[in-house]
Parts: sequence; structure tokens; C-alpha cells
Amino acid sequence: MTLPSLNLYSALRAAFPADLDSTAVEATGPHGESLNYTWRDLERASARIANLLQSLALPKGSRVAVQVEKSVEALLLYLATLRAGHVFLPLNTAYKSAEIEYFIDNAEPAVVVCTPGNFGWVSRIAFARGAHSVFTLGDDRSGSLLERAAHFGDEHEPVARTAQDLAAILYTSGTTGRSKGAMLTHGNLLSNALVLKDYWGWREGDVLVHALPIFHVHGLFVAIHGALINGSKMIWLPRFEPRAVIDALPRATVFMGVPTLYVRMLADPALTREAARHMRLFISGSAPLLIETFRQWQERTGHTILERYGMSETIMLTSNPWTADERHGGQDERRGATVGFALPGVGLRVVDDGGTPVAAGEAGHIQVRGPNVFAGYWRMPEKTREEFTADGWFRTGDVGLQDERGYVTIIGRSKDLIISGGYNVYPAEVESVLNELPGVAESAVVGVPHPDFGEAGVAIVVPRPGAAPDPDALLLQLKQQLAGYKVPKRCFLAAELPRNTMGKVQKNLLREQHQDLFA
Ligand code: MCA
Ligand code: AMP
Repeated sequence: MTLPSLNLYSALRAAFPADLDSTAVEATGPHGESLNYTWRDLERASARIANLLQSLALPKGSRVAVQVEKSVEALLLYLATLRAGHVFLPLNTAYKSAEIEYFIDNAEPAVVVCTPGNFGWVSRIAFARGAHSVFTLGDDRSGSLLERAAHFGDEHEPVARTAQDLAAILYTSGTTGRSKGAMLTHGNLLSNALVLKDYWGWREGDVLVHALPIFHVHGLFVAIHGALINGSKMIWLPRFEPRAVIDALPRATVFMGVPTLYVRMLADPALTREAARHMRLFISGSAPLLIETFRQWQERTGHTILERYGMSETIMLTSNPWTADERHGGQDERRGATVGFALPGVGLRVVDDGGTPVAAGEAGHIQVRGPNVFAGYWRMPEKTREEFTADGWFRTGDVGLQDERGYVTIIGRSKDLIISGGYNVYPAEVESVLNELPGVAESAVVGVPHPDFGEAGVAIVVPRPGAAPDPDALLLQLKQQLAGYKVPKRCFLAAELPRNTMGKVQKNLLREQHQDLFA
């Protein structure tokens, strides 16, 4: 594919429908109120914020770090950052001050936008690290960002950017416990958005129900770009509630969610064939979709969920087909428990430990390349080198196989990672905080099956000699330092951790021991 070398916003803007006064976003506000935004509103309001950002005269490549609640104005801020040619750095609202401190320290953003309530501590951290400005943005249009932007004009020409220029940095935790910033370019994001528009058959009249958070790849890029680059309306929900999504389905055609969202919707009797009748496509990703969920969804709604696979470093890599994939003999079957085919333009190979490709159907390490693959980790050239092979393939850290027909199945991970409700939890990070708590000698955190979150963390703690820490108190202490979703759901004390002859903790034994904990 030849990519236009331009600001991603320009490509999205070019897809807006001719009638700019039609609805672009139908939102529910924080108090349940209905809010309507036209395409013209998106264009003008993001222009004001872009003009504000540009008035700061920041150097090229400046980062705009954002930790705010989901709102349409937060979406406008993202679009404005693209327009101004800056680098968007979204941060999960669950992150606590120690986590935010690390990101700000590492990324050195020129601009930080936080909620009005967090201004005190966030601005202290940001200004200490040399930030130029700290703005606030509430989910009810409050805060200094919009107050300041209101003084600027509502026309703005997007700053020229090439496909290689950075558009966003997404932090993804490392196996050593320290997060790495994946640098994504305008070209990465645009190429992926264009491929998905075609591969998922986006068409006129499509309407997306947006119920995901907007600080990770799934909600921010896959969902938002998907709708905007097709000129499609979004039904914008401030948070996921099963009934609110089900109520929106009769007015929509596309829904995207992590598996937990599907599990929770299945638990609501209001999910029926009739409720889903108007829908065209249900897409799942970010974590493995259990085959039971896939089948229950088929039985209940008559729809076959399309599962796809991706990463922060690569955006989307593989997908089950929406319709016949001519590259694979015209196959159009969405196969449960698989993540489908490598997307057009994406190279995918499965290799053994020595890096040699394995035969079809054999398990190995998944490596990828393509225009969607990121530009490296922010200020970590060493890490970047480690994650690429000499011949330029990115090591995903996922273990899987590709059958003769081309379907990819993920069967595990070589990275020590728990995916809980679609959020990544790196045991190394949790263990390092846990090990510093009073009375703890060492610890191990493992993921075990969980009916709601897919996987949930369990901590096994070895007390210091003579100490007897209370497991629940340890979890409470963890909660003060780490985002809530990273905190293990249970904690057990043990006299020692099982180790192999090399001294490495045998996490597989711990997982086996606790695998029925949440059954
Ligand atoms: C919330 N809690 C969790 C999780 N979410 N615990 C474990 N795993 C979770 N995912 C905990 C909170 O800390 C809190 O604990 C309690 O549950 C209630 O919190 P609340 O915020 O009310 O939870 P919720 O609203 O029910 O949220 C569940 C959720 C949410 C809707 C499933 O986790 C979610 O939106 N997940 C989607 C994540 C996502 O977008 N992932 C995409 C990543 P306590 O009560 O103890 O304080 S992008 C990606 O992975 C790649 C690139 C890809 O392929 O897409
Ligand atoms: P993140 O670091 O948040 O970008 O998460 C990326 C990881 O999520 C991948 O490396 C996979 O391990 C996992 N992942 C994403 N989609 C799927 C899927 N459909 N099935 C299994 N794992 C997935």
C-alpha cells in the first residue's frame, strides 16, 4: 500500500461526511444527559485546542500527556494534538501518583492535561520535570483547557507531518517491571486504520457503540479511527455498562470490546437476538476470547464474534475475516479460539527458539513486520534492539501457531504477563512493589483463570523471618501505590517459592496450585 504522507488528522478529516451538520458523536454525559456533536463541532472545537497548543510554540516532537476521564472533549484533545503535530501520550485514569511520576519523568511532556481534582499533585510532578503547561479537563467540560481554548479561533490547518513522524507514545509495561513507551507514527496509525476499514467492511451507515476506555490502543485507535475514517457516527458511552450497550444496539451496527465486556453482556437477559438484530459486526480483542463465550454469543444473538489480535507496539496484526479473504482461498469463516489471518500488509511468522520458522500447525514464537510496526521504544534503543531480530522482525512475546489455511492461534506468552479484563498486568512490577512492603521477603504474582476478568492475579508472599504480614493488609497497601486493576485479587503466605535448579521461580506450579481459586 502506498501511504499518503500527511498528518493523520487530515486523513481522518477527509473522511468526514459532506453534511458537516449531521451527528458525529451521540454522547451520554457524566450525569446521564444526552449530548450531540456534529462533524462541524469536532472540526471547530479541536481547531480551538490545536490553536491553543500551537500558541505555546513548543518544539517539534513535544509530548502532550493526558490523564483525564473519558469524554468527547478528551477525544477533541486527541484530535487537536494530532492537528498541532504533537505527540499524544494517553495515561490510564487508574494510575496512581508513583506511576504518573514515572511516565512524566520518562516522557518529559511539554504539556500535561489532568482532571481538575488531580491538578495539585500532577502539576507539582509535571513542573518539577520541566513541563511548559499543565491544563485541566473535567468530564463535564470544566477546566482550564477549554477555558483557554475558547479564546482561540475555530479554524486550523493541520501541521504538516510525514508518515515517519511520531503521533503517539503508548506505555506498555516491560518484563523487568519498568514501562516502555511504544512510539507510533502517523504512518503506523493511518496504515492500520485504512487496512481495517477495508478488512472489516466498514460501510456507509455504520454506527459504532464506543464503550471502551480511550487511553489504550483498542478504544483510542482501533475504535475511534475505525469510525472517523469511515465518517461513521459513534454512540459514545462514558463507561462500560452492559445494559447501556444493549440499549444502544438497535441504533448501531458495530461494537468492539474486550472479552470481559462480552461475558458481562451475556449475563444480562436483555441481550437477545432481537436486541442485536440491527448489528452488523461484533469485534473482540486485547485478550483471549474463550470458546464458550464465542459459542454462547452465537446462540444468544445469532452473531459470530470476530476476534482479532494486536499490541500497543503494532496496533492490529491479525483478524478473522469479515467476508471472504481472497488471499486465503476466499475463506470467510470466523473461527472461535483463533485470531484469524495476518492482516493485509502485515508479515507474520512463527519461529522456534533458534529463530527458524516452524512448519504450519507447529507452535513457536510469533514475529511480525509491516507498516503498522512501531518506531521503537522511547529513549530505550537497547530495548528496541532486543525486541527486533537482525532481519527486522518484531518479537511479539506471544506464542502461537499458524495452520495450513493461515489461521493464527495464540496459545501462550513467553513474556510474564497477566491480561485481566483486557488490561495488562506485569507481575514483575507488582512483585517489586510487594517486595518493598514491611514483613515481605519475596513474592511471586501469577495469573489464574477468572470467570469475569479472564485472568486474575494471585500473590504468593514469603514473609521475612519472624514476620507475619496480614495478606489483606498487603493488598490494601499495594492499592495505594498501584492502579487498582494491577492489585492481585488474592494473597497467600508461603514458607518458600518453588524454584527450579537454576533458582528460577516455577510460576507454572503456582498457577496449577491456584488454578481453581475463582472457578
Ligand atoms: C477494574 N478492576 C479490575 C479491572 N478493571 N480488576 C482487574 N482487571 C480489570 N480489568 C477492579 C478495580 O480496580 C476495582 O477494584 C474494581 O475492579 C471495580 O472497578 P471499576 O473501574 O468499577 O471496574 P469496571 O468498570 O467494572 O471495569 C471493568 C472493565 C474495565 C469494564 C472490564 O477493566 C475495562 O474497561 N477494560 C477494558 C480494558 C481495555 O480497553 N483494554 C484494551 C487495551 P477495587 O474494587 O478493589 O478497588 S489495548 C490492547 O490490549 C491491545 C493493543 C489490543 O489488542 O487491543
Ligand atoms: P498490550 O501490551 O496492551 O498492547 O497487549 C498486547 C498483548 O495482548 C498481545 O501481545 C497479546 O498477548 C494480547 N492480545 C491481544 N489481543 C489478543 C487476542 N485476541 N487473543 C489473545 N491475546 C491477545
